[in-house]
Amino acid sequence: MAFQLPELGYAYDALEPNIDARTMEIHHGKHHQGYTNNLNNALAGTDLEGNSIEAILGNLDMDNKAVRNNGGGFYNHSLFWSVMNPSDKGTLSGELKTAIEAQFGSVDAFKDAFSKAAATQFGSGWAWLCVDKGGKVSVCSTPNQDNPLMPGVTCQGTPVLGLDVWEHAYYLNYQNRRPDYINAFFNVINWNEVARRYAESK
Ligand code: MN3
Repeated sequence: MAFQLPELGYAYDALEPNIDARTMEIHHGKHHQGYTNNLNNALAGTDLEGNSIEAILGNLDMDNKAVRNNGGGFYNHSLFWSVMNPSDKGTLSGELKTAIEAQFGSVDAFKDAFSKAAATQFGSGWAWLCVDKGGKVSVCSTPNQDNPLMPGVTCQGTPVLGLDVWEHAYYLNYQNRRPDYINAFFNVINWNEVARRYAESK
């Protein structure tokens, strides 16, 4: 069964004014669809076909650039859409909030660390909040479509929150103002989904 482009679960204009409809339409319908198609093409007829995306990335030969780039792109964007929600954002609370405060000292300090990781990732990449098996959280960034599931990536763990900082994610609305886009992202985080991923991953 080939991978399918996941539904957003909300309208392209639902995240406005934080993320504009045109960016969402191109990002989901063109970029993510492209990663999905290219991943399926790269897997077709290989031993990897039929595995889950988590298993493929977790055991990845990092020299396999087609699967690294497109499998990462497929997984990363699927996570990204799910951790944003215009209507049911929830609040940062419970055991996830406790874990964040234990690691960073406060929620504001976590936001600063995450924003810094996103702002200082040179060129294209992602910022992540990850969790290890013991429930400890960490913040990091990765280049291109790499992510913390992949072998040898400097930050390891299961990503529970991710922010795309490729220019295609923000350039139409924010041009070179990546920090403004990062700030806006915090307005649309779906904390219920991040907490669900945390509980499932730790
Ligand atoms: Mn993208």
